[in-house]
Amino acid sequence: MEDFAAVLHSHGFDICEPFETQYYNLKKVPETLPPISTFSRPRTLSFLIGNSKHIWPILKAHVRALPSVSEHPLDDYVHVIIPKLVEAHFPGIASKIQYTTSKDDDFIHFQLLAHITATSYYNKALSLCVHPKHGPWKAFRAVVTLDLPFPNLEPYAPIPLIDPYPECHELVSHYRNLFFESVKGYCTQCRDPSADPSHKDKCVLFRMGDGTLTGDEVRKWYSEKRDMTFIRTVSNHQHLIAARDAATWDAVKDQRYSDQQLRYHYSKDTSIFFDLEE
Ligand code: B12
Repeated sequence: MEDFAAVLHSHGFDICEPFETQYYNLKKVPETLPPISTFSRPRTLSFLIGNSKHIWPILKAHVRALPSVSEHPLDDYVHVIIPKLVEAHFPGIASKIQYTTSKDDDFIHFQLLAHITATSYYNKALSLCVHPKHGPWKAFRAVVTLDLPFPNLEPYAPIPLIDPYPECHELVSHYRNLFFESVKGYCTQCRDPSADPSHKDKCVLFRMGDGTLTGDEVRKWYSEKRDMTFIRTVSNHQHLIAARDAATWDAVKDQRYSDQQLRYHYSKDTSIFFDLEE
């Protein structure tokens, strides 16, 4: 298992946590979320894979060496490299890989998974998980499940993490409220006084800003539409970045993404890969 983590690390994925698949299936909320495949075993081995800022120079070099850049180079890198590494490391063993972008029956609630496996504390005020070493400066990429038994003999019972920085909640909420307000303002129909007033009841952006969208509605909207332009708008994403900064305690300040990486994540502007070195 250590070797697999080391190989992932050298490809930019410095978070690799083994966990017992059945634990997520048992603890997932809402219960209607799809379970992870167990390969019909009583105890099955899965890995939660993610990255901190560690991935950025590796990803940048990879993208620069490509003949042309696709629309989502980071997603493409993840979708190509992780299966390759799994195949090379576990030859002949059946596996299933589910990504943060996977939908429908393959959807995994990554933040809940990270929280219950004590990998990262899920700060709901921020809508981000915070990691003991990386703070909020990390993302998940995939869950790899293998047709192998979970190796520990003792019961799998991780001790939940406690909130590492409860003092941040007030400031985080302040920036999140600014974000919500600007999201509501992003919808032209919501801004138009002559528009049908019932529009707001149906408008995903308005209701997101209002905080009334349910998890199920979000997933439905996200699978069908995935129009992210409201986040890509600088006036909006600057509030999200400010909330993330507010949730960064002193000891993890050095984990903050570089300005280049931040700009890429929030704007998805691929020309950033060809910017001069920072
Ligand atoms: C849907 C989704 C979103 C939606 C959320 C819509 C909403 N709630 O109003 C949108 C498209 C806006 C979004 C935006 C972003 N997301 Co997002 N998103 C997801 C996704 C695909 C599913 C979340 C979900 O439905 N959970 C299940 C429900 C039942 O659980 P819940 O506790 O109610 O979950 C809520 C939170 O996850 C929250 N949420 C998640 N992201 C955001 C962003 C905003 C702005 C808001 C208001 C809420 C919110 O919305 C969920 C539903 O209410 C996950 C990946 C995954 N498969 O888990 C990534 C994920 C949660 N997102 C992530 C990230 C990083 C972002 C962005 C920063 C994207 C970016 N540019 O890099 C932004 C801004 C996030 C922020 N807080 O600042 C990471 C979080 C990593 C971490 N450390 O926790 C995840 C896990 C993906 C990943 N690659 O790791 N996201």
